[in-house]
Amino acid sequence: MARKPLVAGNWKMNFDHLEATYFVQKLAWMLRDAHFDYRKCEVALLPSFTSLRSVQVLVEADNLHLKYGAQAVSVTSQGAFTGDVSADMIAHLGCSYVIVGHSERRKYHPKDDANIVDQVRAVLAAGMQPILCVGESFEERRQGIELEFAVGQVHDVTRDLSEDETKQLIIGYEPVWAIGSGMVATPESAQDAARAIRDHIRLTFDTHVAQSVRIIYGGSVTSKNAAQLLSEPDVDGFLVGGASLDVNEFTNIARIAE
Ligand code: G2H
Repeated sequence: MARKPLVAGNWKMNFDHLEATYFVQKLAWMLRDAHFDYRKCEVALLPSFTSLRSVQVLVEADNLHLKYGAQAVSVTSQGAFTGDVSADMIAHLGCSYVIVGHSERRKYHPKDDANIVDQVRAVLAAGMQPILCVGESFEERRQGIELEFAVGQVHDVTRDLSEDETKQLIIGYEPVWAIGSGMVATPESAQDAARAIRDHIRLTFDTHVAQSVRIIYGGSVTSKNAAQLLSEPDVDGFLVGGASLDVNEFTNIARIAE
């Protein structure tokens, strides 16, 4: 089954809403000038909450084919939770995706790490797709347990999901040691992890579900390493951090995945 590649820019805590607006306009122009075929590849941006409305207005006004989403979500739907943002609030801004379980959230917001399944469920219930991030630290890799670790993180979520819910997941394999370090995983090790995750989903559900789930790689992706990573059969795109802040570089990565 052919899966459509996804190239998603995780801006983390960068760009205010004016910078985000400028970036989106420029990206759309550059992709249009390159005759980018959005039917072949999804391109998404994951800005800060403060930029989502600006991005929505621009995408809708100019009928852009770019998708967008949020970097975090609350598990509660409303109420006295100062500073939290619900899945419905995010969905009502036209978002398609929400990152769940990024290692930076797991590290700096341990409360989030304890309720990953609830976040995934909240995103799904609001009609969006979770980008569930998993991946081993350097220590787990040193011990040779990287595949078990990443698969275990996936299992912790999928064991509580139905077949239909699992099909909606996008899994971001992001080895923690590769994040923002310039040390990208080799294509072979990205493929090994993606295949192990897909095999696990196949054993838990069936081949159809496993073949439906997109597994994207994240961790120091650039236009220099993207083509090789994407040539691997189980790597379906990228979650791009640092390189997504440069519109030329991000455009180049999207064009490689087209
Ligand atoms: C990993 C990635 C984006 P970077 O966090 O999710 O960031 O590409 O900067 O390693």
